[in-house]
Amino acid sequence: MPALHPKVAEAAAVMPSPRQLAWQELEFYAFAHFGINTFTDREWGDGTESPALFNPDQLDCRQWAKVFKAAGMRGMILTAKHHDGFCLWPSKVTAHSVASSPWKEGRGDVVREAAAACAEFGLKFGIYLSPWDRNAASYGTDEYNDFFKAQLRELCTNYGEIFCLWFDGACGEGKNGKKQVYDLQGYFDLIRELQPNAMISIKGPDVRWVGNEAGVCRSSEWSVVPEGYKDSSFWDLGSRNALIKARDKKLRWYPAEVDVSIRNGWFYHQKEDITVKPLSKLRDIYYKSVGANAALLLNVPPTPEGLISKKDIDTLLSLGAQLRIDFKENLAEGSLITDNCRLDRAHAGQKALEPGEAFWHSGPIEKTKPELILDLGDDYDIDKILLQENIATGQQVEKFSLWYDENTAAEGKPKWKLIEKNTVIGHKRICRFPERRLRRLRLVIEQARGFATIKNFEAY
Ligand code: FUL
Repeated sequence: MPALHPKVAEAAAVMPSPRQLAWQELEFYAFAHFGINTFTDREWGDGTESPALFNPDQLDCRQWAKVFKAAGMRGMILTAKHHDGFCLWPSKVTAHSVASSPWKEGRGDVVREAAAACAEFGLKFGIYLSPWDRNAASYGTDEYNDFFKAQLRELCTNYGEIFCLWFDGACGEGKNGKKQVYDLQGYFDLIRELQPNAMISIKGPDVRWVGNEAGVCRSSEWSVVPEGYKDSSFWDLGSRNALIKARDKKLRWYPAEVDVSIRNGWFYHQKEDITVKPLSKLRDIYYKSVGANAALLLNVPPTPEGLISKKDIDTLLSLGAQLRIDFKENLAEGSLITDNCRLDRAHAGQKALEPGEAFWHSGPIEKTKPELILDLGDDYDIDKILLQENIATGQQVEKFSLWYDENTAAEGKPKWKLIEKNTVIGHKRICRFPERRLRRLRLVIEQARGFATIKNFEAY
């Protein structure tokens, strides 16, 4: 084997931080766009909206959390403040908030109710806080950074554990005609101090935007990417070629998140009830994001009453039920895996079937391509294979192929037929194919960054 290109070797050594590793387990969580726009029927407010409009008279965050949980989601990110500057919590640094609204006579706090509902239903709670604020008088000046940090401090200290602070890139001009210069590093430092486990997403260093809001991934979503790429480009970010071309650019662990709305807009508009995505579409988005090494942030906007609407509930409940059926029975459980690597028995092929931290490690790749052969012990109808690398030791697999044995008998010469050739496995790759009766599967690591690991090999 020729020595690895130094840039590829460098990529092989990039690891996720503990907070990134914990976040990978969430995979699928909700976005709740809710605020003054819910009442003005707009997508973006200009900051002149009267707080008097805000009155979600049936607000029930427990209902949101219950539906999200049933849909298979593991968290919720609430828009505590959108570009219009209206705060869903009684911020001490502005009057432009729920405290000035008729809702609960100004004594309500949506952030508190949402955080409590998440805790009750076992969901992680996250916050979207728009740096762009079209209401704040100081926007466009240095003082705005202090104002924004004061808001961050309130949110990061008064509402328990926050798993994510989500910042988009929106930036506008203040009333003084000046574009705001954000003290991003100052924001990040404050978050690290107050919520050290929280991810800082999109404009931050922990999670990258997939580059569109249509629920579409690249065919290869790499977790290790060079700094300074353009996020809206659909370019290949982390293949061997891309890494080598990146030359002296620093590499970092920066996994992708797909943000998409269940409806046309981000906020609730009754006229968009007909745009609620059907189960088939949502399921497809799930497989193409969660099943392609990205996280899925699905927006479900509450109505002016403060409830998730019936149509959204119906489709989310069917999605949850469908996913439970899809992954009900892992047929690989209790099976046998053999590998062709002789180096390290503590990381033998069988470890890919063990629950917990165990994983298969190929050892240094020499001439032979590492492979795993899974024998289910009997033949079954299968249409999905789920693979996971042990990303705690980084991302190594660059190309793999998956085969099944046409011979389903216990004995006899194998007749390997190709199911799929692909690139990224990363945290999770779900290969879907027309259902087949099969007994043996073979995973070949066609190319990797020096070695390969597999933590999970599942069959459905
Ligand atoms: C964007 C915002 O401008 C949209 O309104 C929405 O909140 C989306 C998730 O982020 O940058």
